[in-house]
Amino acid sequence: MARNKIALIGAGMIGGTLAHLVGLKELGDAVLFDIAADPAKGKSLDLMQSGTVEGFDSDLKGTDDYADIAGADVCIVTAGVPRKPGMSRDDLLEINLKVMKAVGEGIKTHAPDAFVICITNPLDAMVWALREFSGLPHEKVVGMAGVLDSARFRLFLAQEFNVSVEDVTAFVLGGHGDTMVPVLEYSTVAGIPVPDLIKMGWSTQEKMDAIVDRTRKGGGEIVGLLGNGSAYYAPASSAIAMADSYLKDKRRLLPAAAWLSGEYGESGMYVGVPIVIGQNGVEKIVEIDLGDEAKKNFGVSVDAVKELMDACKKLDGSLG
Ligand code: A3D
Repeated sequence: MARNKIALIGAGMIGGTLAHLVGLKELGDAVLFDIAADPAKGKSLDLMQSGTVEGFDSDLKGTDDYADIAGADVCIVTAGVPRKPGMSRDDLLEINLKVMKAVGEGIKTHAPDAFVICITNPLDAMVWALREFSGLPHEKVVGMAGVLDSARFRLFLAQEFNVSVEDVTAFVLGGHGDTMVPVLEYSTVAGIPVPDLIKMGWSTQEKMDAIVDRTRKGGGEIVGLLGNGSAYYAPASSAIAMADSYLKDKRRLLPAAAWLSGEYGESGMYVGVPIVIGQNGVEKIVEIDLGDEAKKNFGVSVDAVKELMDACKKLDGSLG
């Protein structure tokens, strides 16, 4: 049986971490594509040598030739530039839009059957543009942000409740920006909703509000501490969870940026919603009932994404 082939478009901090996880989890072989070919080749060699010690046999290949991604089952896109301290994700729009055009065309020509997971920021606008440039079916192109934002939310909740992260479920919906929507009503500890835990005296609404705020600013907190670049370990783990669900047809229910055609009252855009990922890509978009405040916040977040889409259309006429 042939091994899965995973194309990592962008072999920077997240790309290298993704390749390491592909090896450690024995998900398949990986191609590390980057305009900077030598560092991609160097990382591939280093990682394969770690495989000798760790006991994985994944073939990892660095390249700057799109032909090498041919036949990929999954493409994970991190190509572009990350934030520096003081920058918002939206400041990356102009440069990363051009990168999405090149990447979209590369995928269209060489890996049109792949399941594509975009990570490049500003996420919701970039995954939309990447889908437009690639022409792939909407259900085969998604954006990774919700799994990461929810992971941050889950960690902070687990720390506050002093329980294992394993038992905390949480949803963050909406666009991946300061307007993202952590939804407390659907967050639980082993099925016990957070509002009930507050009633049981496990925490207070004030502390929950502070956690929601910290989650919204979770990426910026790390950018400020790193001083040069943005988070990469948790973003890579999050994208691998999505790739794994597709490759193994696990049908996990995960929050991710997906194409809406009427769901949540929106059409023709990508934004973070709960989806089921299986062998066909997005198998289902799950419409949960949002409370008044979450609904209002989701609307604000949707508007912020639409503004970025308009900015993309102004920058590239082919985006209609
Ligand atoms: P970095 O380490 O700079 O890697 C980006 C790589 O892209 C570099 O190696 C570049 O050489 C390469 N690159 C640039 N242009 C091209 C191109 N045209 N074709 C192929 N490769 C190219 O960044 P990173 O890995 O830390 O972050 C990558 C992206 O992910 C950035 O846009 C971040 O803002 C974004 N990011 C998103 C999240 C989300 O949750 C959505 C989280 C963290 C980072």
